[in-house]
Amino acid sequence: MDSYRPESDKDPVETREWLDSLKSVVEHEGRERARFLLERTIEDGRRQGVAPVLPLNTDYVNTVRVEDQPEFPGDEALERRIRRIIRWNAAAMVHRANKKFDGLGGHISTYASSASLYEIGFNHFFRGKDGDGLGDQVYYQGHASPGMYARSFLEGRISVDQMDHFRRETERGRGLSSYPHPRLMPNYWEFPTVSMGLGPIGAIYQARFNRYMENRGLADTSKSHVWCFVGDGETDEPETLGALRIAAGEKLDNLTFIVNCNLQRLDGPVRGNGKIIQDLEAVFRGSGWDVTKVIWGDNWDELFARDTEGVLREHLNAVVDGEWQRLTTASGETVRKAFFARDPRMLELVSHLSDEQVGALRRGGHSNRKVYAGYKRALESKGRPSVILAHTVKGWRLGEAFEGSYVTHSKKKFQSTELKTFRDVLELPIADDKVEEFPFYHPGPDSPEVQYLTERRRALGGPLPKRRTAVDVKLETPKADLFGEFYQGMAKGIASTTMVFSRMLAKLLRDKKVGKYVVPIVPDEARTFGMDALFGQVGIYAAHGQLYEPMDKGKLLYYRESKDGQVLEEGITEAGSMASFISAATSYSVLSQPMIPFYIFYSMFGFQRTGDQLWAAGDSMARGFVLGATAGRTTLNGEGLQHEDGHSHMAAMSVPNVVAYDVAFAFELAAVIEDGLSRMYEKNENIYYYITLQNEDYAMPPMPEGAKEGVLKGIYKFRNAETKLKHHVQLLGSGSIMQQVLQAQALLAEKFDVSADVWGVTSYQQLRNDGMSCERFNRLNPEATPRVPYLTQVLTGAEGPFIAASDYIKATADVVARFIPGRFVPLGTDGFGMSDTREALRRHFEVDAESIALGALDGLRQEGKLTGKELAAAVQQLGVDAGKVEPMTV
Ligand SMILES: Cc1ncc(C[n+]2csc(CCOP(=O)(O)OP(=O)(O)O)c2C)c(N)n1
Ligand SMILES: [Mg+2]
Repeated sequence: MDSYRPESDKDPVETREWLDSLKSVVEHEGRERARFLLERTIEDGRRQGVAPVLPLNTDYVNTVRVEDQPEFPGDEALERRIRRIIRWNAAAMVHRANKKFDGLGGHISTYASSASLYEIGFNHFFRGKDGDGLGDQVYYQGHASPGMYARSFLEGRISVDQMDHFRRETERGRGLSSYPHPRLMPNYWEFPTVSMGLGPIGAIYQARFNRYMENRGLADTSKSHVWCFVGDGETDEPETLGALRIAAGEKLDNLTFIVNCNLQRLDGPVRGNGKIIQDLEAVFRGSGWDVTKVIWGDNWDELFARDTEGVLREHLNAVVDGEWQRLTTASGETVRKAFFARDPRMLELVSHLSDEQVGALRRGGHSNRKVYAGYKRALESKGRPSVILAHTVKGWRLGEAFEGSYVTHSKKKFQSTELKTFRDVLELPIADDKVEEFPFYHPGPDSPEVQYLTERRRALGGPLPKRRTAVDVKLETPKADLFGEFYQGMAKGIASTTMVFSRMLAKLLRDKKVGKYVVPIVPDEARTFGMDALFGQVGIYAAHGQLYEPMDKGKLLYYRESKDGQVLEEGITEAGSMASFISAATSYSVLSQPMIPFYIFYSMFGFQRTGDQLWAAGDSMARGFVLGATAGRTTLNGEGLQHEDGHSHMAAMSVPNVVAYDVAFAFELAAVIEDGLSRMYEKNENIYYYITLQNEDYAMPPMPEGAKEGVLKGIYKFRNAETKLKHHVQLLGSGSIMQQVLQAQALLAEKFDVSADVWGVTSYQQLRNDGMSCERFNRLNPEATPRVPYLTQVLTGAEGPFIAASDYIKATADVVARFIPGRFVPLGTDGFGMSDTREALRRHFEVDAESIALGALDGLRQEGKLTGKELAAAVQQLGVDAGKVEPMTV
């Protein structure tokens, strides 16, 4: 806050009168009334053209005043002892792991700084999953994981053996994962948070999703609160702060962020030359959040009480974080000289304190009572989300080598002398001759500490962290007749796969059994995908309903927002949409109610833009459908380089539990979605689907008989050559390039005496996974009957060469080359996209019918069935420009 400047006061007497009246109102009529009067005055001032610039910052002091501080309801001494044991064990597990296996890593200092923040939450606020209601959702700071393990160890939920297998997980079930990973510890961690920024944005959308479920009558989340621990360095990630307005707009008072402001990140201070707590206060308050600062510990109270002139506040407001960090590690004597001596009145304030006492002036995040007061205030905030900004020391209590040091984040081990000091500080009964081993310490299940902590958790609904696994709710796959029309194809007319999807989704939404569980998610592209009818059909979710009359109200399917709307229309935020997807896709576990999200977006802005969240979705064991629409480098034609996706299938291959399909026809899509519903919601498989959809209209044929298995496995015979000609080839087509393949089949027969069988390839990824799995089995079981990859099985006996064409880069098909029983010619769209017509782009990228025909003839030449001369003639005949630019080099 800009400090008050006496020189700008023209009439101090008048000023005094105003201030005295305010003081008197506070004293006699209360703070509410005083606030009202101030707000009213400001409002009136604005009307009279006096527009004060109101600072978003308050002084650098605690928000909760000493006189408003609530009673601390716990047993402080016992809670201190518990915290000390947890501190010890958390540090021990990292130290021991690194002593045994240098380089295993782990972090000691993050938890050391936030132990009180967690312990107050665990002992007094976080609701577990076994009590009344669904429980809270807690997002733990990834690097603080040892603290959570150490607590569970005291509770008896984690054994000594597991503690000694921190970061050693290959022996399944024995180790503890480095960070929160539900996939690796499915009974324990709920939310992967360690990729910084994803926790905070995830928490915001989780809190919103809780309201969505409540408002739609699908889950009772009225007692659930979302807590998200955030590092102060982590707030530099755009995802951390980027969705704050959403939380305020939706009035998410079921959400609290706890920012661990130890003023440091990995390399050094977060804001050496500024003040991170003040920066964050302004950002959060400006975004409509309630802010509680917990800056100073109990022993500052009397100093502030005596600071009647505000000198101490003024100097605390001014000191930058870099300087404060230096003073934190300095002796009391230095702090007195370097800080308090800046003003004789400040020196006077601490004159009665010894150097030792000055050195022991604490930061608020390490004071039980201050942290408790902060939590309580935050939880009581109504109508808006809240944030606690807690001032802490990184490496607190770990000794000089760790505390507040710039290298503290990376320190993994203690020296033996440091260990003794650490033990003494924590007052733990560990013998001198044992200290060096840094043994785990457990006071026994009947000890007062364990009894207390267990009782606290029992009262709050059971231990945390915990993830629900035994959720036995299944959704019934809709009857086959829902998909019937898609398997039959369209007798007349043309459609794009995007249109087909839109129709399928509309039908699913109407389905009596699963309709209400479907969650359509779209980042401001519903009209692009022809899905705007959904707005009227099922409504757009709006926490506070529709407060205006939409201009298209007269229409049957108007832009309808409602409190129980089903569509999550996210606006232009793929990151927010992905966070919503994860919430809906993990609802089966987090809220005990499976939901079926269909998140549809511009395919370029999926794996490419939000790849880390798609990875986190895999970790979260998300179940649902992500649909990359307007896909295909040449199919989406006019949009150019930044929009035309020709590579998302390669990125999708890198996420192990994704099942990816590039569909060409309505029946392929029907088979994939029907199977997906069954696998994810009946068989409870922890997979999610990535399906690319395209916007080119063409005829939708019926499914060839018996093709379904192949469609799902990745390849099926679409149609055979009419008659066998002089030469024979196999053409493999995917997505809308299938149309070019079919034209190439005709062209080859007509002009080159070459017949071709045509195969539909729906998933190179699935074919590759199956092939690799067979190879591995055969390598490990050389004497067993060898397994043959599905692709090899279906193509064996087919007369090659084999030519594959898709709207994706050649590598997409290349990944199965070694499973193809013959010569392979992959064609694809390598190079940056550009805007032009589909015809021009397909010629440019060499995936049009002529280029595919040429690919086939080249295959025959490589086989020695055609001469180079014949091929050269074909190039001419096909009108292909041999001198044209190579697309990959553009
Ligand atoms: C997206 C991302 N980038 C980088 C990292 C590596 N990293 C791990 S911890 C850390 C510093 C964390 O500082 P802060 O958020 O202040 O947490 P603290 O440990 O100080 O509580 C960094 C950069 C990461 N985990 N995620
Ligand atoms: Mg930090």
